[in-house]
Amino acid sequence: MIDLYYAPTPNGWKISIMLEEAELPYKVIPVNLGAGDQFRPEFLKISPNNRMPVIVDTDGPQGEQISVFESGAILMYLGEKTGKFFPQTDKERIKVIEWLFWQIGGLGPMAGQVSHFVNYAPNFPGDHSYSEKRYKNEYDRLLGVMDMVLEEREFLAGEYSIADMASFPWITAYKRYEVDLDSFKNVRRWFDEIKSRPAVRKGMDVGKENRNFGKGISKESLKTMFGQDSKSIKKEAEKKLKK
Ligand SMILES: N[C@@H](CCC(=O)N[C@@H](CS)C(=O)NCC(=O)O)C(=O)O
Repeated sequence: MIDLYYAPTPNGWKISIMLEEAELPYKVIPVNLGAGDQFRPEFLKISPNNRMPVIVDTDGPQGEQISVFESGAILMYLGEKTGKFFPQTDKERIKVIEWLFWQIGGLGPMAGQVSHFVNYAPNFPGDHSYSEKRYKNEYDRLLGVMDMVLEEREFLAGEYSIADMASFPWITAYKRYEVDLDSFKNVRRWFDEIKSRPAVRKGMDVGKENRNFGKGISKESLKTMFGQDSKSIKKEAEKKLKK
């Protein structure tokens, strides 16, 4: 059995989608990010970066329990475990790794910053227009890169893989990011195709009752989520320990 520490956000969806696609049994352990569950000392033991998703697999390598944090590492772990959506041959495998790392180091962080400046920065004083434009341009550039490669092949690395599962959730909010997806015709085709997969729809629905992010975020959650630094994290973890 796999325990999935999860909140319904793009990084969480990557893993719920993969678990559904691979038909692995799993139990969701909700992580309430707005309430600061990510600072609980027991959570920090399996996720020292105070971020979800994390999995704990009771049937890990050599039958021993293992925990894995970082969505890219989790996707590779699950791909290796099941032999699904992560090719066995070196040549195909490295293509998937390329696009997975492209998502982890580029598309995800840039889209995450666009989301920050569209949804959350307006709650804080100051002129954020330069930063918002900077990240929107970079997101647009990355969509252009995707569009170019998807001209030549159906999915990012050839066959449908964990690289597509990692990237798809970061396109779902394109309307809120004021992106005209139809101007990236290959991304649009890829997006619609992935969206129509039953396992993707099921994965995206996991925990949907707890979707409380975006523009409607509470003042309390804003305080918990933003302005974190090394000292505040320590303080939060200590507070949770006392509770
Ligand atoms: N690089 C990490 C990023 C994970 C991440 O940023 N998760 C966010 C939600 S999408 C989170 O847990 N945020 C908690 C916080 O900001 O305190 C991964 O790919 O797993």
